[in-house]
Amino acid sequence: MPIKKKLAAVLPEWRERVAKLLKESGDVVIGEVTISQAFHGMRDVKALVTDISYVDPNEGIRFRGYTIPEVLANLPKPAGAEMPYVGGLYYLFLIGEFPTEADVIEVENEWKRRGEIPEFVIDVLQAMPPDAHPMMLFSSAILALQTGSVFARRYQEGMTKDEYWEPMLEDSLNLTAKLPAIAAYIYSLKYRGGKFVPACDELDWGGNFACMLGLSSQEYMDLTRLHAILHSDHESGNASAHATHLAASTLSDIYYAYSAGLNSLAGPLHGLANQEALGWLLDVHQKFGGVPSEDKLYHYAWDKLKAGQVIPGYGHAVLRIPDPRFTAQYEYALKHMPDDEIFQIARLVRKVVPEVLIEQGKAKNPAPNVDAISGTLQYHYGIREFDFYTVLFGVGRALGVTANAVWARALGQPLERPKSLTIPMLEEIARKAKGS
Ligand code: AMX
Repeated sequence: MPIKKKLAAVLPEWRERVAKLLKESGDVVIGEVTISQAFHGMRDVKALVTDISYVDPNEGIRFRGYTIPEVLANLPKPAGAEMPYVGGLYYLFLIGEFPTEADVIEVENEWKRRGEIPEFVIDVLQAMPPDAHPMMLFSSAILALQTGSVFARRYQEGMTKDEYWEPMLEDSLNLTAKLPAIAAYIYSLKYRGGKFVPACDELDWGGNFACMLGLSSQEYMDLTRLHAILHSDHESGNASAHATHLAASTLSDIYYAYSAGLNSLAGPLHGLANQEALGWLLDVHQKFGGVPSEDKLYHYAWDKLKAGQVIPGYGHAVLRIPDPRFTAQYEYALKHMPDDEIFQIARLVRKVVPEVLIEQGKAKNPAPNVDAISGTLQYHYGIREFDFYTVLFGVGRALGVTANAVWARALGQPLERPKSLTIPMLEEIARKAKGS
């Protein structure tokens, strides 16, 4: 497998760098933790390592050192497409360099070869109650695939630590290959009568996913590629990536680990925000019978805040600027669907809501995040069942977390186990620090 050979070739240098860093500088302090951080979700505590992506609060995400516009411009694209092959991003994540066209085709072919889902996964999904949330179905389907884990089998058979990354890569390629078929089947089961849709084998991973969802226009295929790329990774500390990493750090295989990650993506403060954000825009549309005036929207947003609600799609735990993942989708919408009424409301919200949040003075970042607009695009192109949107997010997020999991194994990252303290201990620490 060419990607495995390439990874094997780049690993020794990184292992050496990490060993040197630990040997010579392992005791160098990289940050401190305050009592406030211990209580408030460990914001900004620097205690994780990944080279796959980095989020600068004032710039946004870089994938392997490249901004989103650079990634979109430099990854190879299928003929006639506006957006790149998703396989190219996976190559960039795993190897750390932009791929050639031939490199990308190899990844895409690996995925094609591994894309079928076992019959029992369909049975598991069909056995679930009809009102099950699509994220529960998605997480259950991933968990069911665990029976085929190469890592779990090889671990039982016995392998050295140095070899861990190889079956992790196998599992990660198998898992990411199957995601379009799993997600498309969940979509069909929930909203389209449950007919199994065969893969559109002539297409790339992103195009095939769109096609399996029943939407094979060039524009929707491009949106599917863009959506997967933008949602793929947001450094290691976000809840879904961190949950995946924590679970995998026990030497759980990627199926157990990613199912854990998906369960955290399912929360309204994380991945579920995309469906909530669209719901918010549709409520505005319904209440005002179309696009409201700026003034009406201003008061509407204030009423929501006064009722104790958050405005979904705005704010971020790390970012302090508009999310470049928002901007990339916004530009796509501006180009392809400027007259869509829900998009026009989203544009107005982008103008009004940051002002309202600034006036309220609570949110550290009043700007839009990735979820503020993703649902608007899906809704426009025909995916109108918005409790499915977090599944779409999850399909993309798998690319980043599986690549991270392979690298975590390759660099021998151990079981994650931070230390907790009691409230009396913190009171004592505070008392001593204040000299009282
Ligand atoms: N609407 C209303 N209030 C908001 C707000 C928003 N969009 N964003 C932040 N605030 C409030 C917080 O609820 C908090 O209030 P509190 O002091 O009464 O508890 C206060 O502002 C300070 O919060 P913060 O430090 O700016 O944010 P955080 O790091 O605690 O939380 C986030 C970040 C994303 C959970 C928050 O901004 C939020 O709830 N946004 C709306 C939901 C959303 O869009 N989530 C998706 C995020 C991206 C993703 O993971 N997919």
